[in-house]
Amino acid sequence: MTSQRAITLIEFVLKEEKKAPQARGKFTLLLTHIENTAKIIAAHLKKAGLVDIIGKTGHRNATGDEVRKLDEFSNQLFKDNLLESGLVHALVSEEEEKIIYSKKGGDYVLFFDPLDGSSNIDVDVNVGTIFSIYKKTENIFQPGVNQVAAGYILYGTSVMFVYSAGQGVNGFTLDPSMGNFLLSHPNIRIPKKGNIYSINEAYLNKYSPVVKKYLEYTKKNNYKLRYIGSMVADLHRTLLKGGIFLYPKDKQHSQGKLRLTIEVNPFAFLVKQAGGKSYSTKDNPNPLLIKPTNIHQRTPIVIGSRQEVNNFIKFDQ
Ligand code: P6P
Repeated sequence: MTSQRAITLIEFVLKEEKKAPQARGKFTLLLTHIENTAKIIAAHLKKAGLVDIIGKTGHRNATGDEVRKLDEFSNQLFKDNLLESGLVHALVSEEEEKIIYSKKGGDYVLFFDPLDGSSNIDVDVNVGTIFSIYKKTENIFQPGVNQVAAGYILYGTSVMFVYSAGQGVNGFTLDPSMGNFLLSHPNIRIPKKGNIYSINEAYLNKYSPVVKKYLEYTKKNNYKLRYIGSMVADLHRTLLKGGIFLYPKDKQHSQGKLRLTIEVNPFAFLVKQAGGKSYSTKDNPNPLLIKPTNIHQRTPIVIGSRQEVNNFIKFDQ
């Protein structure tokens, strides 16, 4: 039996690049920088409990979240690696109040959350990096439909790199012995439906009547609740097993908690590429069409299996 040699992430991206006649290798190089930064973060996370890089820094980020040492470390790593690369015109980080323009210039704009869900690090729960790539244009604010690529790295029992450049979604698992991400989940397709719903039900009393009614429906129809409180982990499970993830608005979060450009758009792009669906509000149903006006603006999100999201939308009429 011939064992098929595993394809590394860079081999895969180069193969994809060959299909794009206008490609000049810059996108491949950008993805490689993201890959290398993720490997360094993964290595530090593995020993997080042993060295003094967990815990709090004592200050808060642009949107009031408590910054943890590993957040800061990961954010700085992305800035160091990408601002000198000559590939990015600007960076937008969840950890930075303002847009960071590169002195070296570049063709792309990168939105990223260096370490999403980092409050879980101290208790060894999966965390992740989220990234979203646009071609540079006059206006830094582009609707999510303009993304040229998006993806995430999940730092869990294994480290996974999942991305799409518009030709489907592919997942790669880090082989620690070789230090390479190897293709392990080719052409990921989200199941059309799934009986797992993922939401923070602690806010039940603050949710709208629509969300409350939907949650009654899930209980009457034998859904299972799975909520890790780390978006990358919850969305990775939803992508592979199907179901629905919801972070709706509530009395405390009038626009929900998750950021449109840094968290929602990358996952809306990925889930669409995998055959799923995302929904924001009745007025702005498709988050990918929302024209951002602020780098940290938030939006409610319902995302996952097409049939499950369409079913939720029926409640929101
Ligand atoms: P809550 C982590 O802080 C995060 O940004 C996402 O990763 C996660 O989905 C969400 O917030 C959890 O928020 O309000 O349920 O604790």
